[in-house]
Amino acid sequence: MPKIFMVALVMSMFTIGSVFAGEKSAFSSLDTDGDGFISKTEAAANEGLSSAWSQVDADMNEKLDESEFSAFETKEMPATDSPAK
Ligand SMILES: [Ca+2]
Repeated sequence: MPKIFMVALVMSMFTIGSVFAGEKSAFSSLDTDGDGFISKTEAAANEGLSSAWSQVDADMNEKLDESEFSAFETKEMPATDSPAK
């Protein structure tokens, strides 16, 4: 296999990896102690998340896992077809 092809393949994999890392950054930037959960204290850094806390913390264990946080993100950042004008 030509070496240049391998280089291109590795570089494209790296780019895809970066895209996924970018999608996770909102969660990991709020998870300041890196324990894999966003605590209420950590959520205080984000006004929208903090004010929606009681809805976002679905199981009311005082911390958010990634699935709870991504549900919040989906709700707070809906698709472009907004009915409001
Ligand atoms: Ca945390």
